[in-house]
Parts: sequence; C-alpha cells; structure tokens
Amino acid sequence: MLSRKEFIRLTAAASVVGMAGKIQSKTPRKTRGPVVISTWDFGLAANAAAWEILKNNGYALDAVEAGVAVPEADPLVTSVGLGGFPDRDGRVTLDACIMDEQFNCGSVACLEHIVHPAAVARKVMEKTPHVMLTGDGALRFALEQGFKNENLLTPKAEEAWKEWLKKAEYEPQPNWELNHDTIGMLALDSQNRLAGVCTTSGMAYKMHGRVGDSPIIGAGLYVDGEVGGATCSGLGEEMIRIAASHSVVEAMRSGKGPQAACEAVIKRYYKRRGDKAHGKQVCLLAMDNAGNVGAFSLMPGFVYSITCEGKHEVRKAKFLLDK
Ligand code: SD4
Repeated sequence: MLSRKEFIRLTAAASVVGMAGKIQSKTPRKTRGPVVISTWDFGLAANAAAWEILKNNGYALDAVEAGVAVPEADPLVTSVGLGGFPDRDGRVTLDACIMDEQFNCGSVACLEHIVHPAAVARKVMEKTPHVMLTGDGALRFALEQGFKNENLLTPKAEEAWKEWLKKAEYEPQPNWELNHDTIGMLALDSQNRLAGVCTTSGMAYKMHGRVGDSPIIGAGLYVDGEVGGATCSGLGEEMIRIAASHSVVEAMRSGKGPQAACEAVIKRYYKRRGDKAHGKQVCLLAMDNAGNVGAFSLMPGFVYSITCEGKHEVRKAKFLLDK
C-alpha cells in the first residue's frame, strides 16, 4: 500500500494533460492491456497500487480491488472509506461494487464500520448466491468474513459534520463541488481481462439509508468483457435515472468508441432532463476492451487518472456545459 508521502511524490511526478484521451477511441492501441484508469486525481495513488499487480501479469480484478484500497484507507480522502464524510446523523455509510469480465459482480450498500467495502463486495460476489447486501446484513456478513469493525468517523470529518449541522438545518444538499469524489476504477490486464470497481462514502450529509449510484451495477459501474466498462462520479441520483454505466457500455457495443459513448450518454441525459440537470454534476469514465479510454462530464472540473506503460497521468475530461 502507498504511503501518503509516496502519493504526493507520484502526484508531483504525474503530468496533467489538457484534453481527454491521448489514447483515443478511434485508433485501437497496438497492444491491449495492461492499462488502468480511475476517477479524480487521488486515483493516481490507487492506480499505482493496481499497476503493481498489472505489471506482473496479475488479474485485473485483483488490481482494481487493491487499487481502491488505497483511498479507502486514507483518512485524508473525505469521500471514500475511512475519513469519509458521514450522513446527516453523523454515521459513515459506504457504498461499493465490483465486477469482472464475465458478469460476476458483488455489491454492498449503506455499510458501516468497515474500511474496505470494495473487498466486502468481492466477497459477496464470490461467497454468496447474491449480488447485493445492505446495511446491517452487509455488516454482519463482513464481520463473518473476518473484516474488522472500526470507527470510520475521523475527527476532521466529525468537525465538518458538526459545522454543517449548524447551518444546514438538517437538509441534505446535493453540493457536487464539495461532496462528490467517488473513486471508480477500470483495469485491463495483460491477458485482456477487464474488471471494474466503484467505492464511496456517498453524498455528504445525506439522509440515513440513502444509497447512491456507486453500488448499483449498471449505474455506478458496468463491465462487459467483450465490449468494455464504464464507471461514474457525481450526483448518484442522476446516474441511477439513466443507468449511466450500462448506457455507456451499450453505446460502445453499438460501435461508438469510449469517448463518443460517454459524450452521447451525457448529451442525451441533458437533452431530456433540461433544467433539472442544472447545478448537478455527472461524470463518466470508460474503457473499451482494447484499452482505449474516454471521459466526459456535464459540468467542468472532472479529471481522471490513467496509468499505462508505467506512466501516470492526470487528464482533464471534456465537458458539455460551461457553468
Ligand atoms: C453518490 N456518486 O453517492 C456518488 C458520489 C460521487 O464523486 O460520485 N462522488 O452519489
């Protein structure tokens, strides 16, 4: 696992590239895997951990699980795992899902007290006949599987929540700039197996029991090993409405490259949703099964991390609206 210091070194070393997709959808890369992408710039440290597995010809599914374990365990990342902002009752509730190249998938929603919900989601996938466990049932299962019961509310997150309580009158607000930083990750390994994961503490100060897109297969994440995968960040309620990740994968299946697929889904969403979309962020990230990538968001600000051929980069995604 990367230390904070190593992450800072990596971030400094990584170049920030202006436009989405130097590795573009129209020109297939000569070799396919390995390549790993993830949402936001803190995805760099996660990519680095995933890369350790991918570069040694490891399995994409192991890589994505190990990758997102880094921000899940980092108390300074306030949107994922330990240190995530709590719901409006002060409870840190986590959502995550994972999916491999053969439609195997697992998910947990509203899980408390466990630092690594993505690893629990994988156990749901591998050890149960189910896809999704929620709340107390998910926690009981995680403990049975040997995960440790921990306090996830750090002093920093608790202080922010108490400040929020003073002003917000207990009203949940979708404030995308402050509150949205889920990590979604997609990896293609050297044997061209594709896998994905998505993990978050969700919208800060949400109602207790609220579940976003991140643990919903088809919304926060979707992988079809024969086509490609997609993942999301932003306001989960919007991504659930449009089955965002599945829509991107289906657009790729019908012949679009990952960049064009992300753009088509957001443009259709905006066209149909109109004013109701204003002020809400929707960010899509995709990779086809040849390792080409695409990213697009409704509003400015979305960046993603890519690691390919041992190089780490943060790239700005193109977007639809200026404000
Ligand atoms: C959610 N989609 O719970 C998540 C939040 C998020 O970047 O993506 N943040 O709605």
